[in-house]
Amino acid sequence: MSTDNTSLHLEKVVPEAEDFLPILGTDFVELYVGNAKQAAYYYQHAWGFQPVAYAGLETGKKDSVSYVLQQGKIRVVLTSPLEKDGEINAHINKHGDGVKFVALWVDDARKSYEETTKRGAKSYVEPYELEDENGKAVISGIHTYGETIHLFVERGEYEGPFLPGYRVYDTKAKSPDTGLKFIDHMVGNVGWNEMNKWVEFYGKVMGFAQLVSFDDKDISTDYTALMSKVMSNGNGRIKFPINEPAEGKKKSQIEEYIDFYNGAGVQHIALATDNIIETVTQLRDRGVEFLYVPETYYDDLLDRVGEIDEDLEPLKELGVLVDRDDEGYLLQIFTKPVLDRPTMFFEIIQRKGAQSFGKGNFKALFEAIEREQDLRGTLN
Ligand code: TYF
Ligand code: FE
Repeated sequence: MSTDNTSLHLEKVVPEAEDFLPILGTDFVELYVGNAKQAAYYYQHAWGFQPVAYAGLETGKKDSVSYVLQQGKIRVVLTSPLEKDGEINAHINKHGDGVKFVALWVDDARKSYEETTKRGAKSYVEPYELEDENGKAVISGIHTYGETIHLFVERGEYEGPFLPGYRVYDTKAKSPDTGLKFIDHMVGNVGWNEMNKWVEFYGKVMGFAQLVSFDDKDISTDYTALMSKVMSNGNGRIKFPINEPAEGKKKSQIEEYIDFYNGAGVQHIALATDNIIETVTQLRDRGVEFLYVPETYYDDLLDRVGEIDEDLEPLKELGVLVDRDDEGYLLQIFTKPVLDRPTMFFEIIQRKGAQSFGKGNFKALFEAIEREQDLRGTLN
């Protein structure tokens, strides 16, 4: 495996005028979960998300309940069914808890829908208006990999806590935030030989460009084998790496995901902080479990990445990884799966110039993942 520190570059920079799908940012990420009330407790008290909005029986919603939480710009929606059968139950039955909607904030949800569906996107929902006393919003949606959906959310002048139909959600017991600021990237796992199909989807249908590392050899080693390409939108605010499994000596971590998720889906969400030591210390002390790397990782770290601003000792104590490219360096750490199925996990990332994804850490990271797979008996 090549671990040289090359940086990533937009293959073609999409001029703003030609960007047929201008995206302002990630609007929210919605998970379908078995018990939204308890999931909301976990994200509030372990992760430091704050209560924002609620919809459920008390607001006249009969079939499902949703909690909206926020930290920095990161908005998470947790939704559970209130009935038997239906689409949400089917999703949970098949996938376990997982990401259903990756909602993108746009100025024009109708145009976003038109531009993407005319380029081949499969419609999930035609543009529709939502309205309450706080104003109006427009939403539309298209399918992406697996049963995952991209919603386009146009908020206009909407002034409510979240979207029409939601009321303010507050709790007496609050936990302080953990310094998480925004979603840096969200990674999709897709099936065997499907990566290029989805790279093409993001390219042709969504107008994204590939971030190319000029030596992006396939990550197929003694370690967890996979291939990965990164797609980014025109203004670079949205970054979607796509992984597919590859044949290796052991079972690919991507295949393990696909087996347990029963298909393609969101593998990890990378959350940015501007103080990874403080953030990870908080998360760890509140019970979030991280992958650990052997202490030997730190023996020659400074030889590999050069001078860094942080003290080595706390990085080593927490298991934070460091990588450098020609634009700077980054610090990152990965949680264990946050569900009982070995499916979704989180990454905490602090960028100090580097715009790449930690290629120099793949070996140490994949060995750590492999140790966990071994404990689960899913390596063969
Ligand atoms: O997003 C990335 O590319 C990095 C590294 O299964 C990575 O976070 C890549 C594949 C993977 C886990 C992490
Ligand atoms: Fe990542």
